[in-house]
Amino acid sequence: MTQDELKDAVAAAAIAEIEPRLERDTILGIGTGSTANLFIDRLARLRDDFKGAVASSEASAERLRRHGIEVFELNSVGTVPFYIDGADEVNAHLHMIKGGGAALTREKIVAACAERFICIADASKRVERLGAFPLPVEVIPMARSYVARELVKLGADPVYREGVVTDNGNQIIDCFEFMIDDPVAMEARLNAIVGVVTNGLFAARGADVLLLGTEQGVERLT
Ligand code: ABF
Repeated sequence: MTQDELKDAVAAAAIAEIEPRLERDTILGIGTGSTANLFIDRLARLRDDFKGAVASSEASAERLRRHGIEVFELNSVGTVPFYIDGADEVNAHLHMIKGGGAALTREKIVAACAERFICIADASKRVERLGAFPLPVEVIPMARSYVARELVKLGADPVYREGVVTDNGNQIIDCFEFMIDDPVAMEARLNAIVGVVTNGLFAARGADVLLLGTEQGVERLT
């Protein structure tokens, strides 16, 4: 199976996971990226079975609206029963690296408000140790150089993601050569650096369910 077919298989599995739980007043949390897009495209068929969605990016919000799914502001919603989103890497504890799509801040906010975070990923995202994928860190523009120096002290090779401005008007630094043995501790350490808005470690609040697309079918891990 191609990577896209594996991604679509987990998108279909996520639909099967939530469909029985949809109610007229349900508002879903929706992630960002190519796997999340496949989920959104499949979700359109069910648009009359739930109320709408909170999106983790302007791109996902636009895609939802194009499918006739109403998009709500998180502040008017509170909690959501499900957050469905992809990941760049995921380990056995369902800790993730996210943010390859530069949407990590809103992704982490909506995930924090979700009762159940369902991560949808193809097998290539499954790792034993996080960090082969360069860890994204969203920073306030004026703090970019200071944060980069602090990341070097932690052992990373920080690279400014040129030309990228997040939905929140911030910039991204990607941390290369930065393998992570204790994701929960490192997430907290990165959050303590002045000027860091969000880092791409989703460990304090990881996924609750991982739907992993493999050649042998979709594995469900909790
Ligand atoms: C998003 O999903 C991002 O955090 C992450 O980079 C992306 C994974 O991308 P894809 O599904 O396109 O492989 O949540």
